[in-house]
Amino acid sequence: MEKTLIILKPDALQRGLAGRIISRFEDKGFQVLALKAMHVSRDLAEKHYAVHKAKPFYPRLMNYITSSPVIVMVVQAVGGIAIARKMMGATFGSQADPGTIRGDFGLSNSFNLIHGSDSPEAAETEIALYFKPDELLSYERGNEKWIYDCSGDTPE
Ligand code: D4T
Repeated sequence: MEKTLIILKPDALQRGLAGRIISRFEDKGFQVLALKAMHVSRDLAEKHYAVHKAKPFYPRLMNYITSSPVIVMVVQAVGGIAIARKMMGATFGSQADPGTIRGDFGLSNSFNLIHGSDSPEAAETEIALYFKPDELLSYERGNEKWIYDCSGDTPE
């Protein structure tokens, strides 16, 4: 099982798309382990996007992510990081394929609705930035055995 950090960015909440985006993860079978609404502080945004500090789009990215509340969640699935990235689509709404979240809901190259961790290392770092360890739930789902074939050693 892989955990990944998903952020529904300010435009997702402002445009009333948060519920539909969360539904896509539920529909796919991801398990939600944590979820909260919050305002991203400048300090947290700088930590999260430190790798982009020198990029020309950095100042606008900082303003965007701190401009209005977000919903952050930790979701889990086998191979969940890559699956979530595929569901999100290409970085720019203008280029994302139909059927993806960015492809279906956005046009902008800056306001791209959603963030998802891009590697296990990034997921671990980002989850720790947004959640305390005791905020992550651990619980059994009643329908797990119909989401995965759990008859072997690992869920398939
Ligand atoms: P995130 O990190 O938000 O999930 O997006 P991606 O992984 O798909 O894209 P990224 O890290 O390359 O970019 C981070 C963030 O910066 C914005 N951005 C990016 C932008 O405003 N202009 C640009 O030219 C690029 C490359 C969008 C996402």
